[in-house]
Amino acid sequence: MKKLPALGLMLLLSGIVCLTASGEGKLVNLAQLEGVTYEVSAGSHWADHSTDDYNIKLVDGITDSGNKYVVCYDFFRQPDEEKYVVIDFNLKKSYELKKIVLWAKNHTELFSVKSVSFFASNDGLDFNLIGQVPAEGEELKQPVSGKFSIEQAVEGKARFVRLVVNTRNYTNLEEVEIFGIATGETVAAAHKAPATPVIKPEVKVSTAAGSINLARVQGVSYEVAAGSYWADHSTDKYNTLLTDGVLNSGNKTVVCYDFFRQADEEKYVTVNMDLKKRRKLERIVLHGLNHSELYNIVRCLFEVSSDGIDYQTVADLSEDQLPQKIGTWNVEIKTDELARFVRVTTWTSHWLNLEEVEVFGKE
Ligand SMILES: [Ca+2]
Ligand SMILES: [Ca+2]
Repeated sequence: MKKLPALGLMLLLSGIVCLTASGEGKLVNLAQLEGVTYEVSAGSHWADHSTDDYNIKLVDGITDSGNKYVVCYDFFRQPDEEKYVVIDFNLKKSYELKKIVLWAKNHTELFSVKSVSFFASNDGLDFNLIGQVPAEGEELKQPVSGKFSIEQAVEGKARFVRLVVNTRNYTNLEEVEIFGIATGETVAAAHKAPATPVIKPEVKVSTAAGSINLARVQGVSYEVAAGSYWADHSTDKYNTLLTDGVLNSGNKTVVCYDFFRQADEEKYVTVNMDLKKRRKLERIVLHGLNHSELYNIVRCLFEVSSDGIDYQTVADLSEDQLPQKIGTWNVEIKTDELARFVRVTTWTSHWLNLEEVEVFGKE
């Protein structure tokens, strides 16, 4: 009986010796090692909704960013062969690879990952196909809405790893994990975005036919509010973009909300402008940009106020009085009110993207 513990200890010791002798290597997520970098590119696309400005979000350990997009492209109206996203990793040295995992998240029924091809290279020029998911002729199973992962077991040494992700319309990628044998390297402490400076555009007053755009007068400010929404894709962080004079931001979203799965009465965005003093108003123009057939405006309410508490309706336009098209649109109403506050509320049935609010009047 006394010999058993001794035997156990011997086995344990020999086990430790074996582990040490078989090399210092251990299985780690190489994508998170210090110095490892990646680049993202895509085929021709309708819009790039990615928020991964510093190429760190695919390796930050977060596999579900909630309502936010990470590496996200809209391939609306593009040919099928252009609907892809490429992620190119440079591991900086050659590693024995074991497994690659791609995390994605579908926000609506329009999102998908159709297939993923995995490639490896040692010189960054010649790439070998090392895996493909799903197998030929199969469909990749994934949730209509929610996160999921795609795994590919791999073997062999490589310094460069490439993932080609094919999709149907939208795709949103969250994270890439590249498991392999590391020998002594440490996992990067933290992947953090650099602090970005706050840049406010210079406010200029534009004049037109005796009246000016009061929205662009120095000191005039606005706030944006929305009903309950699925996702906020607004890029107007400093409340300046609706009065910057840019009426068409191209593929960018400005004040943009996705109201997927919300109650109809909650699908609205309100812009409340404070002109800082009472002015004689002449006309108000709301500009928007519909990026796809999912964007629309079904109602637009213009109100003014002198005290910011009691508002009176200037115009309340219904769907048949509003532009319905893909691309830029604007809604203009005339008024002769004397007011300090201007409130514009716009309803949609799905997505809404506002570009600019102009309030013309006398100073
Ligand atoms: Ca991530
Ligand atoms: Ca603008």
